[in-house]
Amino acid sequence: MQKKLENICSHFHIYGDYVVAIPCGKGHINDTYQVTFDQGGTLLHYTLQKINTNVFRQPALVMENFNCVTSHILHKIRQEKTQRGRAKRRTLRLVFTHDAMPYYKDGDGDYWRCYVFVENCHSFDVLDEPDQAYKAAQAFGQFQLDLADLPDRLNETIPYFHHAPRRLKALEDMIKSDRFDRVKMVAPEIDFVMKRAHELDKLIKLQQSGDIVERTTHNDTKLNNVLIDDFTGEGICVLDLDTVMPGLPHYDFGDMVRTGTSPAPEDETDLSKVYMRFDMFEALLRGYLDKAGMFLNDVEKELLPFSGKLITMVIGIRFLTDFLDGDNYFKTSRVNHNLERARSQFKLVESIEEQYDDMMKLLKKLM
Ligand code: ADP
Ligand code: GN1
Ligand code: MG
Repeated sequence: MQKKLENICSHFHIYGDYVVAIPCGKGHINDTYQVTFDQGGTLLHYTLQKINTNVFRQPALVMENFNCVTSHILHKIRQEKTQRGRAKRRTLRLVFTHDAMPYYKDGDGDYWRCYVFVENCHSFDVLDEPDQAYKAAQAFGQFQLDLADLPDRLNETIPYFHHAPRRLKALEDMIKSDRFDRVKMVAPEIDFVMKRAHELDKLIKLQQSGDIVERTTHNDTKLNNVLIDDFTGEGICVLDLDTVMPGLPHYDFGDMVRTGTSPAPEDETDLSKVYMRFDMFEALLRGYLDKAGMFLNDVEKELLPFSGKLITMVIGIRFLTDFLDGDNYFKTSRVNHNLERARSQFKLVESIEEQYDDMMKLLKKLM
């Protein structure tokens, strides 16, 4: 494998000698490596990633978005004099191939990309304190703010990605086909979803009526997709830009609530450990509104608590659908992994429902 990775790296504009590549992070989609190069005695790191083309069918379009978004943000940072020294850490920086391409297609037809590894920071699967949540939400809010004046509409890398009614339909189709004979294992989960099915089209309808508007959003704001500075605790760099495309800001805030409020990881099996910590929700809301409050209208703001519930439901539906589909979308590392993930999402939905009135009260106070 090292030989292969060294060979892939040789196609990118990296100076120095290849030392080693090690797998990095816990993403469910791409294969990510931290690669070390020796440049005249100094060891430097890069991120090398194989794009999952089962998920991203048109990787060239993904990379067009990637390049457009990172160039736009870099241009902005360069104009903010105070930020100049930190430019390299606030946005991912692509390393191009010798042919000036943003990706390399290897002999097996796999697509690879390379970018500067951001040093002295980490991403977290579970957050410990409200201040981390506040700063991570600020970073995602800043990301949306940075892209609010993007001149062109981005490519839709996965059409209907967060379209909740379509996600429900996909689950219903999977239940009907039951190719892996697993439906009998998930009756309570199906019941849970069907009881809430009537709420799933709420945002889509408001978008159709023009009450809320499409913006450029990240669409995968899982908290481990933002890097937190080891020294200052600030959310410094937003990662995982494959799904940056037209969307609703609620999809981003909702996924922050899903991944940033529970004290347990996404795949926790002891469901008593899965619940929404209100102080974490408050920190996310304050941090996000700090930045996104500059462009959101009142209708959009009022839907933020609901978005936490909706996105947690939708991701739960996607895990459940993938379980019924024989686990072919999300990476899994144990039997029933997707089912366990779905169960913990639904437990979190219940906890959000229980605290919903207080979430709305807090929002009104902050608006
Ligand atoms: P996936 O789509 O599989 O989630 P990501 O792009 O999120 O892939 O990368 C997976 C993980 O790799 C991240 O959660 C993060 O921990 C780490 N990572 C990715 N890029 C960088 C980078 N430039 N600097 C530091 N860590 C990174
Ligand atoms: C995937 O790539 P990663 O692991 O950050 C998925 C998200 C899900 C998330 C659930 C392109 O995110 O939509 O919310 O898993 N990304 C894609 O953990 O499907
Ligand atoms: Mg990721």
